[in-house]
Amino acid sequence: MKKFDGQKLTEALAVKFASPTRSTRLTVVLGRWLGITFTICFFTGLFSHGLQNPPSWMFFPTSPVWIYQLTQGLHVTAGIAAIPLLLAKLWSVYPELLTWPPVKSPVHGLERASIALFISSALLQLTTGLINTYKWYPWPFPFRETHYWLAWVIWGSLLLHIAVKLPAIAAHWRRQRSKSIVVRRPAAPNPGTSGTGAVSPGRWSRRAFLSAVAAATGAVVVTTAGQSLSWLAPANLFAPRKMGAGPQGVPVNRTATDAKVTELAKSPTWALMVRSGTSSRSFTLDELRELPQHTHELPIACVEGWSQTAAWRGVRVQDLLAAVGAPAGSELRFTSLEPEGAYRTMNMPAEYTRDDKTLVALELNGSVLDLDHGYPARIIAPGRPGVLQTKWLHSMEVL
Ligand SMILES: Nc1nc2c(c(=O)[nH]1)N[C@H]1C(S)=C(S)[C@@H](COP(=O)(O)O)O[C@H]1N2
Ligand SMILES: [Mo]
Repeated sequence: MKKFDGQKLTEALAVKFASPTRSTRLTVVLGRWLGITFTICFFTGLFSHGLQNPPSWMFFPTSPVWIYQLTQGLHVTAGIAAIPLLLAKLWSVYPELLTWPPVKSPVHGLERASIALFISSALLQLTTGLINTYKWYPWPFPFRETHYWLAWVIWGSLLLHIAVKLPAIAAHWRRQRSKSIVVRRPAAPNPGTSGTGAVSPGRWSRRAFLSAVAAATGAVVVTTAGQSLSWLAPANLFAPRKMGAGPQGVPVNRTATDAKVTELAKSPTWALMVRSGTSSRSFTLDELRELPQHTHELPIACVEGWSQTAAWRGVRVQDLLAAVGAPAGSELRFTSLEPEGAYRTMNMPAEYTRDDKTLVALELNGSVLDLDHGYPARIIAPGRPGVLQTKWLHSMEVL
């Protein structure tokens, strides 16, 4: 039997996979684009996570009112753009994963382990994130926490990778002035770089590859970003939510039927309980309507990426606080009529309760709230994630 010769295999692979679409220059360009999208995702993700699960130092901006619409729209759009970029990057480096021997030294082993960790965590992060925007949670683990920790794993593996590669990166920068195009496998015959003519075909095909990747990335962005950017809404072919579709022209994330609140919400004895310490008051719907009403243009900006601005009308949370003698800027807890589920209770920090745009909304776009939008009363606050815009209110308590 012939002995297996890893060196020969490596050489054979080098010839087979040699292509101008696998030059160092190309992986560097793709790496840069990926770096930009991952950085956007990381910081907008930290912001979103912080708003929903605040650390002690968290700041809660209420202005501009569209701040979360912007950051979360960027988060989901950059995440979608990263998918074709990561696939192209994998295409351009995967022969590298087949080199022989698989581990040449401890440092080399570390380098490969960091790449394996990066690739697997990035693929998992992007696919579960994408599936999540379609409001589909086919896994047993909590999405948000997993998404959050995976982000740290991705950055950890990247930093490890960069640390291990630092000598090579430094050498590359030192060589920069020579301006030579470094082809990954100089030993391999590469017709693209061997010509003496003006324009080598290899450079063109690398450019063509990059153009194709850019076009694919642009296409997925243009056909999905319309879920959060109104001027791209007509091109929104693939994102799950369409602007303007839904009762009162606003999409619905969870219907009253799904939340099992229909009966409670339609009950003629419904009243909003407002409590501060030992003093409490109940407001019937008519009593709420008799209080001063205010209208504000505010967005619902779902963590899943879609958003839409609408005209909300109702009572200021401030005024309700004053009605029970509680100080302005008190922290509050709201409870929904919803019998169970993660969105049943919601805490609201002082920044929002103090803001005069934070409303207990009774109307949307000029008519009484639809049952699916939270009738008889819901919260709408500036700059907050959609999940915290609690529908079908039952009570409001000062903490
Ligand atoms: N009680 C309750 N409030 C809720 C929800 C819910 O499921 N239950 N969904 C939230 C989510 S995830 C979003 S994005 C917004 C959507 O509001 P809309 O359905 O009126 O557009 O409501 C929020 N308020
Ligand atoms: Mo949402």
